[in-house]
Amino acid sequence: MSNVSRPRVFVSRRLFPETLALLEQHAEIDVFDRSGSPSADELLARTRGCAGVVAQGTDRIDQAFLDALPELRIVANVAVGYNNIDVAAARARQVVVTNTPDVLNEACAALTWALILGVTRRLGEGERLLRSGRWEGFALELLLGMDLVGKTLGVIGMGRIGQSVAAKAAAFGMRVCYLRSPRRPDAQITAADGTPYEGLSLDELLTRADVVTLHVPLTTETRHLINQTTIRRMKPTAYLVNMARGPVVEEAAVVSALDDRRIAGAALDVYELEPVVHPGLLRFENALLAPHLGSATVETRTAMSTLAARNVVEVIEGRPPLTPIPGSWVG
Ligand code: 8YV
Repeated sequence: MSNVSRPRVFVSRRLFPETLALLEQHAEIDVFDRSGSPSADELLARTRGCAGVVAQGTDRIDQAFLDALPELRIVANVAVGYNNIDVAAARARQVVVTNTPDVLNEACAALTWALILGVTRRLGEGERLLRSGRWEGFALELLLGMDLVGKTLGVIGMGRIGQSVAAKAAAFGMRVCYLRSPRRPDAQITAADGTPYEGLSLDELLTRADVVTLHVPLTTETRHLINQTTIRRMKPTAYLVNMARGPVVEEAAVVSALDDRRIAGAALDVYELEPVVHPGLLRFENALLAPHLGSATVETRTAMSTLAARNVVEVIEGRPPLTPIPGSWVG
């Protein structure tokens, strides 16, 4: 079959073979096939003339990029977060923007619990001790952590992932409270059995929770939500978990809180300047640090990639996108 009239799609990172096969049935594809991500210049050059781009959270899609690509019809992010994309600029140019919601809820919630359990039970420290050959055998007081049973989990960002995290709290005997949305203060969020979770202000949540876990999108309102001032509201026995976006937390504030023992520990999956990590964080045994692994399971990353590819196929063939970002597409 001639390729002359087939739409072109740039894929900014290696994807799973089945995802590429799906795209290849409908488009002429060009895949960035090296490790790391394309530079801004290469992303632009290789998307030139394309109807679609399959992008990652690390690809900056801004006004200048969109202006340079008048043929572009869809940006399909392989991520639920889309703070890398200027959605208003895309909408103004009638470029559809899609993300990959829902398919990653369980993987992200599972990693959240892995971090909560890991940091409260000092698993990273334990493994480092054992591997270093310094473990001297069982000791009653060795690496004592904190029980979760009877404690309070404070969820900041009670969206799909936050609710999935909250739903698992009962299994560990934890109570759940969450940050009330300032936009919808009366909205009541309930567990699957209809029991309402307790909605609190930020100050109330931070002073009450034993584990504070972050699941908000990165916006101008949530940037540095946890900062030098707000972190002081946390209990000295409490743990901070960031599964949202790095800049939601001011890393320097976490470093000073850990330095002064104003919190018990922190577990982070995301960082302000990925892949750079604040060097201060690396000093603390009670900082559990993961390299942005929230959705990193074979099943979930495959589902995310396939959903992004299916969004591209729908749009380049003139059908509505499956999962448009709210406000990015008007049907
Ligand atoms: C992505 C994420 O895998 O979905 C998100 O928003 O943070 C991760 O699941 C990552 O952003 C790569 O695109």
